[in-house]
This record gives sequence, C-alpha cells and structure tokens, in this order.
Amino acid sequence: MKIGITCYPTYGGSGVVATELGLELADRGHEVHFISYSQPIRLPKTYPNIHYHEVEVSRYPLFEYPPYDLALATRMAEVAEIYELDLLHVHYAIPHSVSAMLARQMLSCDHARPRRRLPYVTTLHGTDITLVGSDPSYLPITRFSIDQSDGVTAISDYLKRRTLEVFAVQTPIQVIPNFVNCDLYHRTPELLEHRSEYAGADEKILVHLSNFRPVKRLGDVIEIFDRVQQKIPSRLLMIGDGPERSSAEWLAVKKGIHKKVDFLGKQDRISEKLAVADVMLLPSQLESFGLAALEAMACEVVPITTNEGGLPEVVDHGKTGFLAPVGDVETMANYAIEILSDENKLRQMGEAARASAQARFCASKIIPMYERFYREVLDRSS
Ligand code: GMT
Repeated sequence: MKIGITCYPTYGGSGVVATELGLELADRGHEVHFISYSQPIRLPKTYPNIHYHEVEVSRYPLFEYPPYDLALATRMAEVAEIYELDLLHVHYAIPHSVSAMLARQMLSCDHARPRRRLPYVTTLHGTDITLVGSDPSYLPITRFSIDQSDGVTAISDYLKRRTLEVFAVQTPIQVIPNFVNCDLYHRTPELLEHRSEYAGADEKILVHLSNFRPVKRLGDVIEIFDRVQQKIPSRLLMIGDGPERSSAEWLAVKKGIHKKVDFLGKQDRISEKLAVADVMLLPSQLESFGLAALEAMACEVVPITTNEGGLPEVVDHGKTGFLAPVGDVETMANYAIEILSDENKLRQMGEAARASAQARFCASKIIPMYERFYREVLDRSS
C-alpha cells in the first residue's frame, strides 16, 4: 500500500506512535509518505520506503494566524496525486482530520486529474479529545471531521469511551492500542553496563520520560523521588524537556536533592536510556494510554503510574507495575520503596512487565491490525 501519514512532528506521544508506525509499515514493504511541517523527531533522515514531504506555510502580513491546516490540505492532495497514495492516515484529530477531509474533497472534484476518492483514517490519541477537542471553539469541527473519516481508531478503550461520551460521533471507532518494538526496547547485559554512567553500584535508578507538560505532574515526580532517596540510595533520570522543566529543577534544588537528579533533556535512542533503570515514575493527571510506561515495561522497568485514563489497560496493578490515585505521592513512593528494597521481586515484576508488553503490545501484533484496518477502509471506499 502507499500510505500518507500526518502527525505533530516534534512534540508528544502521538508523533512518536505515528513515526514508529510508519517505520514498521515501511519495513513490511509499504511505501510511506510523511506529510508535516518538519521532519518527525524519531524519523531517520533516510530510510527505505520512507519519504518526507515538508509543508510550507507562507507568511503574509494579514495572516496573524498562518493557515497551516490549508497548506497541509493542499500538500496532502498534491502528494496523494503525484505519488498515487491509497490512503491518508492522520494522527491527532485537530487539525489533521480537517485537512485530510479537505484533501479528499479536492481530489474528488471535477478539476482533479484524475478524479478519485482518497480515503482517510483518523487516529485519536488523547488531548485531541480530552482537552483541546472538547473546547467549544473546536468541538463541532472536530466531531464533524471525525465523523467524515473513512475509518477511526482510538489508542485505548478509555479513549473510545470518552470520544463517544464527549462527541457522540456516529462513525464506529476501532481500538488499536499503542505498540512497542520489543526487539529494540529490550534490556541486555551490554546496555546494563551503562548503569555506571548514571549511578553508583549500590544505587537504584528511577526514570521519568515525557514532554514535561503540566499534565505529567513533574512536581509529583520530584516529591516521590525525594521520599524514595531518603530510604534507598538512588538516582533519578529525567528524560525530555518542556514547560515544567525549570520548576522541577528548582524543586529538586529546594529539596537539596538536585545532585541526585539528572535532567538529560531530549534524547535519541530512548530504549538504551530506559534499559538502565529499575523503576519508571509516571504520575500523570491523565494518560489516554501512557506510551512511556509501555516502553519502560518492554525494558523490564517497573512502572509506577496513576490509575487514570487508559493506564489501567497497560499496567496490571501489583503484577506488572503499580497504580495509585493522582497526587498520592506517599502511596507511589511507598510502592517504589517496597519494590526497590527487594531485588528478587524487582526482577520478577520487571520480567512480568516485559512479558505483558510482549504478549499484548508488541509491534508484531499491532501493526497487522492497522494493515487489516486499512484494507477494510480501502474495500469500503472502492
Ligand atoms: O501527552 C502527550 O505526551 C502528548 C499526547 C499526544 O497526543 O501527542 O499523548 C497522547 O498520546 C500518546 C500516544 O498515543 C499517549 O501515550 C498519551 O497517553 C496521550 N496523552 C494524554 O492522553 C495526556
């Protein structure tokens, strides 16, 4: 198949999922065309079967708000025509599904050469529904463009339920969960040798990975770590960057633990960084899925998360990690102290986490679901 993929390239989990999906599809022989305003962060510069098309948004004094969604629609239609795409797959509804809808319409009208139907699939990721999408200024257009999609997927049962509650959309929603490349996200003895770059031999390693937005509750990460390091010699690795970074840094300074907290910034090769850790802290206000927790699990890192949104679909409390109410830093710290105090239990739970990630969320299981879904959409559209 020839598939056009659009996502937010630089920020957030939806772009990561879209990029990993494109790479997996390309590995399976599909021709994948990324259409976006910049190169997605996890996309290599060159890769067999992958093409990248940049969307130019021209500036003009009248345009206080340059119309990216229109430029994107134009580029989508152009790329679809020139490279004979079979379908578009957009990640994050706003504004991508609106642009895809326009591109489909442009290609179906009289002056398109030749007139054709270009189906589009919309994948809902989270804040496109839970925050931004339910803002009154976006809700009607988001609902419309979701309903107009030739196929809609959501990354968790929770997100499907929320979408039906908030938007009452008519189009059926298929849940296709997020996935992880289990061959890449793996703990190996060679990777474990790198532990010494981050911690002493007697120290445990906790990790947090996110885009450091308020929803991630970085203050809670520091509070939890502060309690843990009082009982267990340990270090905290903070991977990522974003608006909450400096307040988290200051909180670590205020608590006098900043020398034990490493802010690594945005990182490539996340799998290698995760594989050295023992526990992941993800005390988010809300996650529709929690891709970071899944990536940690694949590396045998025990996730400690909140019990909100789709996280209970990923983490099995007491078996593959721990869940606690939002803001309950005491309980999350106690879970961390409990598991980090017993090396056997820590290893057992890490292995159970990996087994669960492998059995339920490996790319080899999930990518065929997308391929089947595309075929169904194409059959319906022909
Ligand atoms: O919160 C983020 O990291 C960004 C956001 C996005 O849409 O880019 O992430 C959402 O999609 C991720 C990938 O599907 C999910 O793993 C996250 O749980 C989800 N974030 C929220 O629901 C807050």
